[in-house]
Amino acid sequence: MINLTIDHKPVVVSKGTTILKAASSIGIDIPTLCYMKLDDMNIENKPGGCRVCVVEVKGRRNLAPACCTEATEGMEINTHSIRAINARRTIVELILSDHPADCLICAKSGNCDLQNMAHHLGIRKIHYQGEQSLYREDTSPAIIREINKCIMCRRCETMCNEVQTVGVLSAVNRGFQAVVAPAFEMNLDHSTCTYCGQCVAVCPTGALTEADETGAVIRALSDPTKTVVVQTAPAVRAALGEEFGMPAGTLVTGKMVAALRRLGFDYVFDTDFAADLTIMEEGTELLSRLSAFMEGDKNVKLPILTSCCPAWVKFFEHHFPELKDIPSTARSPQQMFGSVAKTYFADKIGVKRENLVVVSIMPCLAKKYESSRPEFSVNGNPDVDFALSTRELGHLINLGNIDFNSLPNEEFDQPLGESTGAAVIFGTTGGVIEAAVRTAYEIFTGNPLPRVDFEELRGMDGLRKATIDFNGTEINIGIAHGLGNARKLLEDIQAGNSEFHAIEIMSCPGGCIGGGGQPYHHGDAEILKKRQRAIYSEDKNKNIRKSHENPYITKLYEEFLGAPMSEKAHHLLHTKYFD
Ligand code: HC1
Ligand code: SF4
Repeated sequence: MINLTIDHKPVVVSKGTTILKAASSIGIDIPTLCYMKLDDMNIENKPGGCRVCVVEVKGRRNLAPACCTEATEGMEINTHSIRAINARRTIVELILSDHPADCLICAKSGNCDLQNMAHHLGIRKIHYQGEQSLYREDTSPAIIREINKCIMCRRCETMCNEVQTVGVLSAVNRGFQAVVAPAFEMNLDHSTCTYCGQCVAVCPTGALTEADETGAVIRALSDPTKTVVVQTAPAVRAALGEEFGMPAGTLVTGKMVAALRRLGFDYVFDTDFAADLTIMEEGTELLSRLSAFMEGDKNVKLPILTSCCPAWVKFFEHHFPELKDIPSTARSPQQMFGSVAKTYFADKIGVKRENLVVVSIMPCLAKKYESSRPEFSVNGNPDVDFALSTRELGHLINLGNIDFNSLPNEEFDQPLGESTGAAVIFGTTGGVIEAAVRTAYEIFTGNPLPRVDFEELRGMDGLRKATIDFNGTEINIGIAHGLGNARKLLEDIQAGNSEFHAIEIMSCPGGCIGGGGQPYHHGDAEILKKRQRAIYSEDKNKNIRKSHENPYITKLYEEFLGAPMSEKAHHLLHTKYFD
């Protein structure tokens, strides 16, 4: 063990502990900018690049960056000496000297770590004149890169390379021109970016933000010729409250519905309804593949992989194209909703497809990209017109001068607003497969489930597995969240070593509750766990907790679709993948 003092307080730490962690263990916060720790994943970004965390170590001539200097025996550290504070101020001034000063109109204003740091250090004047690097803006359907604002903290690079193993982002150029960018500085939409948005979630400045569609939604809401329908994803209700100062894990389903109504949406519906529909289609597909397998069909594709996460879909299209027949062909709930809204519902209310606007509220940035995929449109009219993030909805509510905290709880409209507990849990890792098991078990065995909760499928470990007994038939289930974890399961499938019959994959750590469009959570796993608990409590409180018992889903099949995997269902609710 190592004994040292920090700000005159004795501390004992194990060998290899950094000064930053040693200080934090006794409640001393050292300011950081590039440093990032992802709880639960054992991943740290500590390039020691920004030097904001410098501290004074007695007997050393130079200040030491706390994030990457190991504590050693007998060290005497002063974290906030005048010298350390002055150095921090100079460093931040130097960063600001080549940073665009457009805080007034920056998408990250109010949430920018650099802005907060400048404020914290009391910087009122920039004494240096840096060279403003002028990069083009890179726009994609989901993510905007304003590279002038890159401060080379390299957090995005760590997310993309180490957590997601996508490897799109890395440092290029030198000096004032140094930035993090795709290879050859190509645009994101020419790269293999999945639009998972995890780089956006950790970017400390406005260099990476979502493609903001709030203006387009406001225009649709003010157009008297349009009927505007909104759907809300399962994970949004467990996080939106954070945008209004509520503690993480506060469920705001009813207030969210009320706010959307006050914003002027004509119908407030629930993506959860379509999640129940997804289970009907995906569960039927799982059972048909399982039956074929049990009857000895050697060509049957197992394991079946869930397909509702668009970043995950883009990941396997780029990186595992030879596995493209393995995922379920079921479209995601977002897209099933759009398809049903613009056919069945538009017919019901007598509105032409082109006059019906479908807006989704999603925790995810890849949903923006998914809705723009050409296969999800009819004659150029998309099934889902706009996909706003949870953060964008928070902004719209503020713009509409709606006092969110004092709103009453309101109910979704019908018929596309009814959902079961099974649909709600789609919003967290393991939830899609648990929902599928609840339905598949009853259909497969013909018996009621002995229990609804499958605790063995829950949790936050990046890779999980469980065996569920379908009345004597053992079904092996795998779960991965984070694309790096998904890659491991896919490599097993490629090598013919997969033990699973079904696998759920979600791109974002935690599943959709940790999506790239959620309120910023700075890698804090506790926030994700609170959101997860909120999701499971909403499930528990639902009267109906199995997708096949949703009466409006039964009605949809009776009135319109026929049966799961019918020709019409195939046409409207399934898709194909590309290599
Ligand atoms: Fe998700 Fe899904 S759960 S993908 O995470 O299958 O975004 O919340 O809406 O479509 O339902 C996201 C969440 C979401 C879809 C559903
Ligand atoms: Fe990488 Fe995801 Fe960011 Fe794309 S969106 S650059 S895949 S982290």
